[in-house]
Amino acid sequence: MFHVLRIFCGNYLRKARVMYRTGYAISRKACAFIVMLLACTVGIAAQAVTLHAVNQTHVLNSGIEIQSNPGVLQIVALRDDLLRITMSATSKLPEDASWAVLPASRIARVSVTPDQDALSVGFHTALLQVRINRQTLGITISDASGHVISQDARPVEYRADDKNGDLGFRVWKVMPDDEHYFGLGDKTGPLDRRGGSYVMWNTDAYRFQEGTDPLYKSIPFFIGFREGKSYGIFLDNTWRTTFDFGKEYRDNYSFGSEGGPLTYYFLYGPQPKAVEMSYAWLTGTTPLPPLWSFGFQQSRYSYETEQRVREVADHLRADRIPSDAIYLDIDYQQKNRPFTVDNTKFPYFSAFVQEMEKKQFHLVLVADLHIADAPNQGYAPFNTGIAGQHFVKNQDGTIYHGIVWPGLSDFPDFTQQKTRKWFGGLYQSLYMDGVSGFWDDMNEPSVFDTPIKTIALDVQDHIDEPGFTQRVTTQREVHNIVGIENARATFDGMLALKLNQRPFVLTRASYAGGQRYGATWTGDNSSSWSHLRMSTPMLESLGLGGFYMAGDDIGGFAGSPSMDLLTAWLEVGAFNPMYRDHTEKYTNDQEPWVGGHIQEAIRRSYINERYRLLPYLYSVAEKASRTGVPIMRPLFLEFPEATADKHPLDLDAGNEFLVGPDLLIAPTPYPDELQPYAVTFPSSDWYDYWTGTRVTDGVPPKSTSLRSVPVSTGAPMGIGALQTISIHPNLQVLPVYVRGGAILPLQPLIQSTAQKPNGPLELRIYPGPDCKGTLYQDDGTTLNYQHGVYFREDFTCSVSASRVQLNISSVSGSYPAWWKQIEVVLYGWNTAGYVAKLNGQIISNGRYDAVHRSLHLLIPQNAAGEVLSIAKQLSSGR
Ligand code: MIG
Repeated sequence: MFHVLRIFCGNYLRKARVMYRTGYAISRKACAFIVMLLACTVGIAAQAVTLHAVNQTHVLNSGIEIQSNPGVLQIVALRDDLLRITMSATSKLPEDASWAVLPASRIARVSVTPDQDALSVGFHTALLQVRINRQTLGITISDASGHVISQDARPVEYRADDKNGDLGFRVWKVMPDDEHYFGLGDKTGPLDRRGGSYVMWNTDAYRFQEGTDPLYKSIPFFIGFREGKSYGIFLDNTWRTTFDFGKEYRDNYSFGSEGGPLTYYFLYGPQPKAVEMSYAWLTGTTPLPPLWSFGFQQSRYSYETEQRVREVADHLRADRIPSDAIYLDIDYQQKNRPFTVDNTKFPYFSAFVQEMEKKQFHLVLVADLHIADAPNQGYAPFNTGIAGQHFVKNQDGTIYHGIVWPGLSDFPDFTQQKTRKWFGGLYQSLYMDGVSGFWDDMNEPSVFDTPIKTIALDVQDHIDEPGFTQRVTTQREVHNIVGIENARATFDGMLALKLNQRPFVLTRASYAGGQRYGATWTGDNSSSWSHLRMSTPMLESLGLGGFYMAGDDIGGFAGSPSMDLLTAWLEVGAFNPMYRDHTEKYTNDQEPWVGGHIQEAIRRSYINERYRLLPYLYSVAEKASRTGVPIMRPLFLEFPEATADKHPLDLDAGNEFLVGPDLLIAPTPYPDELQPYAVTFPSSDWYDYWTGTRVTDGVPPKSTSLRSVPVSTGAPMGIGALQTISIHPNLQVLPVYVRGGAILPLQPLIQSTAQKPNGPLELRIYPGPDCKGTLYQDDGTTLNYQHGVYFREDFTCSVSASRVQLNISSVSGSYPAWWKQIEVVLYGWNTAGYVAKLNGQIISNGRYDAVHRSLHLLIPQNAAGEVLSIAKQLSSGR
């Protein structure tokens, strides 16, 4: 019936289009057409199916299953604070399988208590109440006290696609006026997604701009934030999905897909950090990356010959620009063929890799997923790919070809285990030569010669994966997971080749859960001030989407930056998780030395600072690898209740971001503007990172104050609960602040992470509330840390008007410290008269710095832990 209607209406719509184009005058015939058109519009709308009414309820041990003939809805509790909601328009639930969710989490269950009343059926856990309306099937989720957190706004709608019969769906939720939305991963635009709509369809978005959507990755996960409280929703569907946050309807948000399973997870906070940790529990975290990948990385498209790479490496060392990695882009290959090396450009490749290692540089090589269709040419990736049936095929059984960098190319069928295993093996020779990392580019997948710039949608893929029934499907389902499975093949392949070495994989495309296979970057940005500004919300959003190891092309990919722009970008980038300078072919040189000594000196000082801060950064990363709380954080994540009415502070605070819990970076929100801008502090105690002086008044916010209003001048001053200061933009100084209560570990300057720092560890104490810090170290490259070979020390301090006491915990783990002594630097100290005691014994090596109001004391590293107390001396000392 629907089918007939569709064909009939399809013809009418086509005719109507022709009439419109040919300028058909309004006549009786046209009127008849318009009437038919209306009828068809109504008719097509009628094809949408909604499920109403609870017909039958099955109480499950861990949830509920409802028949709404012919559909079915199932809600189960994986944990007390985490639900899986799944629904089908037929009697069969979607397949319980996932590319994103970890197997152990997918099968986790808690038991629940069933509830019902005249209007609804449902259940509750220790933390959540779930009610399903008997008439509409609408779901309401409340906290234990009955406060509604999330509510369906209208029935779920199913809709058949005209062309191929895929059954799409859409879910609508009530959107309160004061709710804000964060996440969706790889997106431009404001951090808060409210008011926008977004598409998940992995796209090679060369020269993307502020409004470009979709981009390279699909991360269908977001956080809802209202009045300081949060929840998360993760739509686990790999098809083309869409999200709308009040663009379509003022008071609804919605998400849906063109096909595939209607399965989503509800993650209760209420702390936003708890949502992040739950998302990590579901989809995993990035395993601790190698230490060198936190160093400065230099890249370009391309350093074409070994001589050029050598020059770049030597120049970095000669100019004393600390650095750890150099990237080889596609021109190192023969005819752009992945897994080859052009030996006219790199005649002694393995010797060259060794030379670079001696110079303390890691090489990261691009290796795209497309395999040159090169029969009878001795190109092993093609030959073995054909022999193993590893390439995707057209409907007629022939291999699908697309034109990419190598010319005519074939594409691996990455959703098959055997194909990933084969592909992972292709890295063998390069990896055994000593290459440190691989760069998975073009894996949206990108194809040059088709109108949709990717593999044709009806191309067939094989699904062979635990949890899924083995089957043949098409790119409609697989397109968005080619990138993640490519990265997975790379990561697993590297691990299989070197069992005890941390793989480093940088991928451009991915899907939710892809963080498990390494790092990502924001793709082909441009060398403009607006792209520098955009990078902050983009990286924050990737972090919220699980990708804590993320960076952008510093200096911009397309085009050439002005020298000031490159400098400003290298400053902000020093505080990004990944720090990689990269640019495209035929642009100007973009290395840190370009533009003369003055610019280079500023840039070097920021790269130096990054290396001094590595102990802190790496400790934050190690925690992120366990918890999923990202390195680079929007302010609401740490300070969900900063504002008087508890709206997210990021809405007012421009491009401010946090690195870990303690560092606040406040670049100008509009970096090409010259007038002063306001820095808003999320709590009462903050110190200037560069000078150590206190910049706020330390008075805790008054809870009774009205909603804060950001101001642009006045330094410092309180507004409502918050304090701001006014900053005059200055190319030499990126404003960075430290939370009062932070204890930061820093190290002496090194030129690469391969060097052992020489001198004491520095421990900076910034007195304030909740005073603590932590230090994590290990060998930086192996997996020995998983077997106890690490170093961990925790710090706390207690502060009173006349005394500060630092407690250093005993060391856990067996990795030795490189330092023998700790230089304690106590900020906010205003007198040369003091008594310092280490474990009760007076020590007298202190130095008071009146300019920075800091006290410096040297104490030995002591694995058993120690207590340092510093008291102001009473005036009797005269
Ligand atoms: O079509 O390998 O985003 O970083 O330099 C361009 C060449 C292919 C796109 C990547 C970019 C890389 C470039 N690649």
